[in-house]
Amino acid sequence: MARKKIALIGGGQIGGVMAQLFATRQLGDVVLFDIVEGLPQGKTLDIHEASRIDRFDMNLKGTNDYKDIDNADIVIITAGIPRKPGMSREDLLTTNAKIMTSVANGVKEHAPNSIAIIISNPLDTMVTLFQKVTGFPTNRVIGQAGVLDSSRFSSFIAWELGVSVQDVNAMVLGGHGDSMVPLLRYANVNGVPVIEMLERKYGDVAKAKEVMDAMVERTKKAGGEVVGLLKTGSAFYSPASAATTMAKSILLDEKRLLPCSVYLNGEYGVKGYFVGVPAVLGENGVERVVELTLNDEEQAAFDNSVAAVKNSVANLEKLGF
Ligand code: A3D
Repeated sequence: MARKKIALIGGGQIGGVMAQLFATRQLGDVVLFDIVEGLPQGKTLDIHEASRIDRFDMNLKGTNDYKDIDNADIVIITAGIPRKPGMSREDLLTTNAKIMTSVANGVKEHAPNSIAIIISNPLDTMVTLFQKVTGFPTNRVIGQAGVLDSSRFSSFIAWELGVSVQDVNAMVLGGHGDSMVPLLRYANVNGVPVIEMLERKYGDVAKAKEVMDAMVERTKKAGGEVVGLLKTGSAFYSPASAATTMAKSILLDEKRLLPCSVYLNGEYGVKGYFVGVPAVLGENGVERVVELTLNDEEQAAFDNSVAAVKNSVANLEKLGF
């Protein structure tokens, strides 16, 4: 079987870490593209030179030429500017929409049959724009957000309950903004509901609720927390891990059920927008959207988050994209 070809568009912080993850996990040959000359070439050379130490043997190419992504199986896009302290993801809209348009045209020309995973912010809007420019079928266009937001939520739960994060299952739905919806009711530690564990820990329903609310709030603001600490950019290790996991499910046809920004065609009462929901990822990209029952409070939070996505998409259209 021929090796898979993975094209990473954007060779900055996330792109560089992804190149290393794909190579060390031996998932396929990597092409790292950036407009900055020398940056992707330097990073791929550096990663290559660790191959004897870490014992991986994949081809890695850094490039400034779209021709090198020809016939890629998967394209992952991080091209764009990240947030600085005090910025919202929406503040990136104008700059990143221009960048995403040029990237989408490059991908459309050189990797027309690829499955695309988008990471650039504002996430759900950039996914929308990429799909619009390329005209790719919607099952081949996916946004990374939920895997990372859910992993952040899981970390906070694990720290609070003093359990291994490996046993925590928690999911975040909605748009990738401050109105995202961490679903506490479905969160569990190897099947044991988190809510029940918190109530037992504190012996007090009100105190447990207070702790839960704090974890939900921290999850919503988790990206900003990292930006505030780094000051020069945003999170990059964890988004790289999240996107690599999604790509692996597609490359190896694992059919993992992962929360991602996917096109909704009536599911969850939403039609014509990319929003974060659980989906099955396999060799065809998004193979299935999985619906779950939300209670009134969760549905209201989800609707609020969808409204923020719709607003951002409307802003994009106002800008003429
Ligand atoms: P950064 O390290 O700045 O890398 C971005 C790269 O894009 C730079 O190397 C640029 O040279 C490159 N670039 C700019 N314009 C183009 C172009 N036209 N074509 C190709 N490459 C170009 O940023 P980063 O890697 O830290 O973050 C990348 C994006 O991901 C930003 O928009 C972040 O906001 C976003 N992000 C999303 C998440 C999610 O969970 C959705 C998390 C963290 C960051």
